[in-house]
Amino acid sequence: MVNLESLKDGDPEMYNLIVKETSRQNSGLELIPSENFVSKAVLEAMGSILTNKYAEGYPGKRYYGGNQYIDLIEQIAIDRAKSLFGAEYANVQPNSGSPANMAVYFALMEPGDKLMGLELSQGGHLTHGSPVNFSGKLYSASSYSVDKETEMIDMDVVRKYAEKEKPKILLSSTTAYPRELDFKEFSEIAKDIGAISMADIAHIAGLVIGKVHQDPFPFTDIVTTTTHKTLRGPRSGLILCKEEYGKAIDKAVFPGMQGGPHEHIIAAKAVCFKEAATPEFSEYAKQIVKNAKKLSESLIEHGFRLVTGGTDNHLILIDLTNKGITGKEAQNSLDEAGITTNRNTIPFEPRSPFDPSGLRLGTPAITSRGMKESEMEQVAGWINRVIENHGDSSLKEKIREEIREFCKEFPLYPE
Ligand code: DSN
Repeated sequence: MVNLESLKDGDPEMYNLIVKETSRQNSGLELIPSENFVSKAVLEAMGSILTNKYAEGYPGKRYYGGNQYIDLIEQIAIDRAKSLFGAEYANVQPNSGSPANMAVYFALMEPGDKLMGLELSQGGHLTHGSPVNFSGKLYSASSYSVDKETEMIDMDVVRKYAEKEKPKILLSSTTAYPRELDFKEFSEIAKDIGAISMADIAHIAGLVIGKVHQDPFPFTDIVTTTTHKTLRGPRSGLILCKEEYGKAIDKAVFPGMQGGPHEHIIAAKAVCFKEAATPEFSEYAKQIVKNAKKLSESLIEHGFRLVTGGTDNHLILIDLTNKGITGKEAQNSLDEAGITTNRNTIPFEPRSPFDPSGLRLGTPAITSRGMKESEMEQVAGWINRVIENHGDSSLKEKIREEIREFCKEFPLYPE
């Protein structure tokens, strides 16, 4: 952890809450698939004095003085991002995933242009054209669905629908889909209909780097990602693209949308890119998938129905219908036992998104703590006991204690 001594004196109320949250993270099982634990080096860069600096513009072209070191920092982040992902161009300024996607749309579409992505309730994202999001309000969005039987994306269906709808941007991107995406095929469809291919790889960026998921490059025109999920960096965003789109994207980020870039976070992203380029990170990415596969097998043995029947990546989507519990009830019960998950819609969801039938789990964070396949059997066992006995408060308290003890073997920020 970064040193909190000054905070302890200056703002004890905030200090105490941070200490409590640290303890919560340390003593529970973090299974939200979009969360992770960053290294101390990443934390230190985020907590650095770089937050003091205004640097509107780009390296060598700033609107403020005093940016000689900031320029070097941002250029290192750009160079590392390009090299890590094998991209021709990188913009490291987006503050998170949604602004990264927004910048791409602003750069390449006019209001009213058509955008096509996976339907939100089937595993897409708000920024992929949902009617409640700017992407569905400003642009004409049409969504493809997964197959009703397999619950997977059928590329023949995507092709037919794309040929009919002719979107300007065709997205290959998911947030709750446990299978691989065929980026090559998506890009070929986009090329055939004259669309720009775009992959938002926020969930799987670390798996792509670890070569346990297909790579969107060299096929895809534009790739966006967050940096805090499987990539294990600071909470932020990144745009990678072919050279020809670079200038328009830079302009859309600044001055189009954002003001001063968060250079402390950009430095932390650079640290994360360096960490992700190591053989240890590739091993980590492989272990995420091994753990997810083992966790899904164990859950199936306990009688859980998994959407698509299993997983190829870091994520598992449980359909709880046969267990007689809703996603919200399951999430709350597991919370009481120290297991953090999030409720989620399943394909063709019969319930409401606020209390859906599904539960979304993932292994990136527990893999960062050093857990392996044998621990996944224990984790599945705890999930099963909680779900099967969700009305039993004393059992949940007992499991809470078991998990607290278990987590001590996998310390997080020990000091
Ligand atoms: N909110 C993220 C997730 O949890 O998947 C997507 O942006």
